[in-house]
Amino acid sequence: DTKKKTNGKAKPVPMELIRVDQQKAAAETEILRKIAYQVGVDAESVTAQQAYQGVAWTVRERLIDAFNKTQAYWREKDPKFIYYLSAEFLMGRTLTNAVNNLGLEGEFGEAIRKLGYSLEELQSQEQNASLGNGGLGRLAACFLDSIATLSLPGWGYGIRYRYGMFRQGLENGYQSESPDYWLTNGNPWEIPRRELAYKIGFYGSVQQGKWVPDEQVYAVAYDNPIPGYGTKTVGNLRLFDCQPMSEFKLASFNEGKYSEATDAKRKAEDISAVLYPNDATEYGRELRLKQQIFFVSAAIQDTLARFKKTHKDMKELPSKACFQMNDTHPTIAVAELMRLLIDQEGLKWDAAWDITTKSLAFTNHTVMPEALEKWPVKVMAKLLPRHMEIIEKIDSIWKDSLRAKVTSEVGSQPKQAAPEKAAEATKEAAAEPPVDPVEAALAKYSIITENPWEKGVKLVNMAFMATIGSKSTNGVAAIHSEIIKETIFKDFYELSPEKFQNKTNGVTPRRWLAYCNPGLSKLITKTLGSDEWISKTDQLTGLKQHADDKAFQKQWRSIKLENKQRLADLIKSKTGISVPTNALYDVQIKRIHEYKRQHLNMFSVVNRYLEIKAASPEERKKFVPRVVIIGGKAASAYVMAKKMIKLVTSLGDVINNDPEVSDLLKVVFIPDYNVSLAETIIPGAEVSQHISTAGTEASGTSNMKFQMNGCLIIGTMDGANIEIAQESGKENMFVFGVDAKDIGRLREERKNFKVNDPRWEKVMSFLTGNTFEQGLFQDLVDNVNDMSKANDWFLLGNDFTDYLRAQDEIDVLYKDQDAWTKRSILYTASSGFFSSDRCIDQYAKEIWDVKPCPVPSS
Ligand code: OAK
Repeated sequence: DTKKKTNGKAKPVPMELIRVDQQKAAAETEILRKIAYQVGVDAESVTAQQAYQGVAWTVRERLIDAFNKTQAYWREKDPKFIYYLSAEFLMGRTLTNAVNNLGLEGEFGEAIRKLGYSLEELQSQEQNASLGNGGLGRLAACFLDSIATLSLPGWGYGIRYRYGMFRQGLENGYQSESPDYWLTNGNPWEIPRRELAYKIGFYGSVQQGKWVPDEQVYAVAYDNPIPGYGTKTVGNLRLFDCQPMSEFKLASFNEGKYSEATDAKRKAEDISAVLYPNDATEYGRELRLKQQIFFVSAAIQDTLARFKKTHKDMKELPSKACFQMNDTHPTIAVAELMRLLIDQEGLKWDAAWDITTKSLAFTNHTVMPEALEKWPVKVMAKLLPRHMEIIEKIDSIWKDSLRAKVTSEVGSQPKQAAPEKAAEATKEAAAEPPVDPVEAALAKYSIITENPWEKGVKLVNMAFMATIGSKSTNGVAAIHSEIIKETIFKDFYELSPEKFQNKTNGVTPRRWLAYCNPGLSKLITKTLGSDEWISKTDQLTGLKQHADDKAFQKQWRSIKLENKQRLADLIKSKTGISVPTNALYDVQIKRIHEYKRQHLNMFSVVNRYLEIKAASPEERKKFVPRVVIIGGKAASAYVMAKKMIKLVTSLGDVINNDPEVSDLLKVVFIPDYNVSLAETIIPGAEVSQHISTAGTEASGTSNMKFQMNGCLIIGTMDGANIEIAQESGKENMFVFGVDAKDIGRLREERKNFKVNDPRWEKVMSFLTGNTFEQGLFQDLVDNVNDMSKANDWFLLGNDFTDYLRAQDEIDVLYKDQDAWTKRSILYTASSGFFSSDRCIDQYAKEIWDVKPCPVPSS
């Protein structure tokens, strides 16, 4: 064994050796020392990267000082903790956030200037920590910021992926993917805890009720301090790296078996290598489940180890810890906590179940069926045999508890099968043993279900297990929380309605307004008379009274123009395309997906293009110039999403090079969209698109970021758009599209539906005509237009005409700049509700029962 879970006894350090904060040198001196001794260069001339390193390693020390104090204080006070379990944390960059949250901007700003740089320049040297895909991962990052800001005792737990989200490039207009080496320059923001390593087992068998794994690895902890804003509290994100039990087999090496010598190391390192390994292969699927048990087991073992230092009775766990499971990825926690309580702590089943169901809580983030994880029983039983046993027992006890109720319901139904059903029965079915009607009725509640697509294959429904094994299940926007009660969890909701909650998402106003939009932030502070709004966003309503003030509107507009210039510069540097700043900047940035309908956006672009081409030179003057900006990544295996990217880039090639259109229309695809690009794109946007088919986007969170930055929204009545419309006034939003409640019926009717709009046909013909390579977009067009091949599942045809109507409204309003600016001000003024501070406060009070425990200022 190369590593042991030592956690050796600490010896007290003599007081005189303890470094006192007040003795600390000025930032400037410290930075120079870091540049000399950590970076190892002569400080007479430093590159931006070297200066970044010097500054970051200095800020790190301030961060760690406050972190240590917070953690020591919490150890002493022993408050209840929230543990946020998530496969994704999309943290982005840390420097600016840390400097500002720690209140170091004055001191460090000055020191950085003396080095000849600006904080912004140095920040651009930092690699993004892209340990997430999209919404769910960035939400987790915003939550950590708010948990620390509200001084709530809380840690995040996840995986320290060696490669983050893939880097996206463009090759011939198609997405290309390359690995994200985010750790190449080192990472000043983490503290390796090499001694803190937990054993994680896989495979093997269950012997005398205990699991004997065949394979074991270590989960090694890395702490990432999370500074709160306006508080001394610094929370923690603990990420685990996977290491082998033994690195290197010398004997194999000496026998010339070089690859065998490092086999275990390579296999272990695969576990924390990449986010969501491709699950097209059996190995890939198993690897995903390995990742899940890996970080969940490490997190729970870690928590129990700390808990046991001060508590003897496991029954107290629910009063000291709450684990929030961020979607289905961490839901193996139900079985793992049961296993640890029973097999390791020696508790009886019922006591363990009581503790488990009181300590866990579950959030659902999507209704897309492909994202609701269901593991084949075969895979689970092979990789985690003891967990599978526990899951079977949970399922069987659960169904037993429902048997009486179901029996009486079945008993009150007609015994005979309906005649038409009976007639349908095939000979094959008739040959099968008769199904017990009670068992059949219980199946809808079952964790273990039959795969509807593969007869005889059983699956573990992780979302069902999470709901059964936890104290609460919540959706992430009002409509989404209603939808899951009527669909995915309908039967569970009917059994225990009190378990179901809504927690509308929020985003941190620090990163997403105060720091990414310093111009607007300064104006808001000046107007409101203080910067308290940064943590009390309700105060933003104070801007409403200035919405009609022409002088204020002018200042507001000039800040937007500066931000548009920054965005134009970014576009130029990333794509080579020049875009005029007098055009309306229209943005859609999010994962590329058919339900998010970037292709609907492109259909309207084609329509606009054709209208400009058809117009006379005189008529063309009436068009509002538009720059349509798209960013986002497509999942590697998602062919249609990749085609949608090709659609955007191909339209860009045609439109941007057409002299007839000139500056009236530009289409830009910004490659490699990530957190820090969003920080420049959002403040520069004037209208943003949130146009998912009603009922499909759980919440959306970029909609909130755009709203905060005074960017108008064109959107469907879906996800949090609905609540944003309530707050900002529906009349101030460009709302279009069908209603979520009609989706089921419309999908049925689509087979016979024709889009009654000549523009639709024109767009379809253009996309399949000779402008592009023969057949290039045929599949995409067929999907939405050829009902013999597909059924336009996301209802682009139904929404097309109304969408174009809303687009026209945008142009009309933009011509009246005062009216436009007024709305923009009203958006920011009414965005207070969408702070993640509000959201986290609700989680803390209504689910977690965790109370603030602020570190005293002295
Ligand atoms: C990712 C993987 C599996 C399941 C869900 C996701 C995800 O990112 N969902 C997104 O979560 C966001 C935060 O709640 C929501 O705002 C998005 O609507 C949702 O798609």
